[in-house]
Amino acid sequence: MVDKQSAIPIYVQIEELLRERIAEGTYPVNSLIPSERDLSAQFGVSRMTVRQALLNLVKEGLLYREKGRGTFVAEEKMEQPLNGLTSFTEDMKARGFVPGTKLIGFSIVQPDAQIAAKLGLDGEASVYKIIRIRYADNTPMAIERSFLPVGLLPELTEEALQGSLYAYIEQQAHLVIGQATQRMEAALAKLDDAEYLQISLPAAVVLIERISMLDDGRPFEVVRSTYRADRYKFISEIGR
Ligand code: 16G
Repeated sequence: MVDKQSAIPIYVQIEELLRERIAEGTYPVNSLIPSERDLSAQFGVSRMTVRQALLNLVKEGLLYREKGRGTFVAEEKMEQPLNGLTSFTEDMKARGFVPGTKLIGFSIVQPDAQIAAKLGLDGEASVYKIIRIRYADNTPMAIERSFLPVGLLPELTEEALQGSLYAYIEQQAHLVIGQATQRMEAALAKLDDAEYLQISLPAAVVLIERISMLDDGRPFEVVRSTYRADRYKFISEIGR
């Protein structure tokens, strides 16, 4: 229980105790945790102290709040490795989730100068502009805005994009995917993205831009993805 003589601040001790209860399943995923009043009585500390501990756990993404309903245990974040050039579909299946896609944009456009340069295209070439919301077991996880040269995939259809784009590229278009460069940055979700992702503002997101190439070095996609920061953790193996 709480040790009031300890050099560790009491709210930090309470955070630890709550973490243990979540890890042990005393408070299961999506369950309502006891109120501030109950917790302060249980731990014999002030409500202010409990509030501080809860706030920190909400910020960390371990708990979430619903207005007028209380504080709940969040699902564990998705651990996304940054080492392999995998597809969303592969990532979800590897973690035991059913991948889903909602195609909300599919058009052929002239790329702006930046996209054209990243795809190594001249002024004339057109690209597909594709916007997809990606789901894990029906929970929206990310939005992908992709640009792909029409010349490389002349037969790409909306139907193919309901499934895996990478599977289409490899199995239908018989191209070989090589490597990619990714850039990640933190941001606040924009209003339209928050709606697609069913999160309330303000919300943190992770933006990733991926430029991917075929094994012969030709770039085949520029993708700008918006990932929910409350659902994702990014992992990389690093050696020395
Ligand atoms: C990932 C990739 C994206 C790729 C997609 C293909 C990032 C940032 N994005 O989401 O570049 O187009 O997978 O997924 O990792 P699919 O084969 O399931 O359509």
